[in-house]
Amino acid sequence: MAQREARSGRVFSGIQPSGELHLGNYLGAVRHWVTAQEARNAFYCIVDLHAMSLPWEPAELRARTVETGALLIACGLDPKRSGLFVQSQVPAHAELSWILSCVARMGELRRMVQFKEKSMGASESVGVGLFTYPVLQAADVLLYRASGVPVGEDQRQHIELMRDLAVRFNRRFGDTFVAPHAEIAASGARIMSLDDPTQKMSKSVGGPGSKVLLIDPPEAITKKIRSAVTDSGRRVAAGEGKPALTNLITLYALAEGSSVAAVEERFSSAGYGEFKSALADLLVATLAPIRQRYDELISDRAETERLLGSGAAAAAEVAETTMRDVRARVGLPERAAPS
Ligand code: AQP
Repeated sequence: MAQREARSGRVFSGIQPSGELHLGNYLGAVRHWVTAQEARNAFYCIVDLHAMSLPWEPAELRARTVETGALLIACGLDPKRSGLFVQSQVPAHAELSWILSCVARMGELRRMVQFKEKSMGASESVGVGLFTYPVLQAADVLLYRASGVPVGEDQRQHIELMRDLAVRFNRRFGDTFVAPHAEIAASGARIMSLDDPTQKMSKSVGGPGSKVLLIDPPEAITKKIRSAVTDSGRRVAAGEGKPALTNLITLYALAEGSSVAAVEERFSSAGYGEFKSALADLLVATLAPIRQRYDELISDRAETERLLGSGAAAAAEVAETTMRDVRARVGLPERAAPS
């Protein structure tokens, strides 16, 4: 059965409502989700339980969860085509996470780079959830027997871990899970911060000047791009030793749907100022329809909540089918069907 699902090419991916979505989330992940929903059976999840792995404000988390749903729909996700739901509304995620945490090893979780980065050397005082985060993430994907996980480069190591857990579980208890693989785009998989191109653009790390938010108004986008750091020199050229320009040129190429070489060629006789103005205009035009659609959707939060609720009901059915198998294999009692 696992082989059959692998061939079906189901995809699963998630996003944390831990802050406002930025260009890195869009170019590295969400735009690929939109493409994938056309031809594949796709499940996309707003992972609110993951957002609790760093300190959070309850009211903010609740509001951002709905806002993230509205923004994903504004980006082009269609709840009629793909499953779009909130993680905590499908309790099987937490249940499978516990079972997998009894299969995962301390040593492999200790090697996770994201834990090292986010705990910033204070690993004794951060919450246990930050450490076990990749196990919950493995549960998210394995529950849906997805074979592909479209993500940015930062998630590669976590996807490798979930493969290892799937294979280990299958060996020990019998063929249950599909071992998924990361689907990482050749370009845009690691968009860097605008004020420090050695760091990735991030929701929770870096000040407002480090990222373009998908719902930034035009003036804010223009200001952020004008203030973005550049490299020494004068030529608009990407490459070794030019991390800032490589990032800005990549943004231009992705927004336009062209290549880094084509952008370099177009701006070969331009200065940084002219290039940045053109980039700001392009990003404003690219993000305008998303922002407009978001404003419409968020004016009726109840409708987004309703769409997410039906997404959760559909996801729960698939998840429960997997959980019935898992419980039987690991020795847990059958559940009575709800009356
Ligand atoms: N800078 C980035 N470039 C390309 N892709 C990125 N992603 C995140 N940052 C970049 C991809 O976006 C998807 C959702 O990310 P997430 O919500 O799981 O959180 P994250 O990967 O930890 O990203 P953030 O924005 O930095 O969030 P916080 O600050 O909350 O941790 C993933 O597919 C990710 O690869």
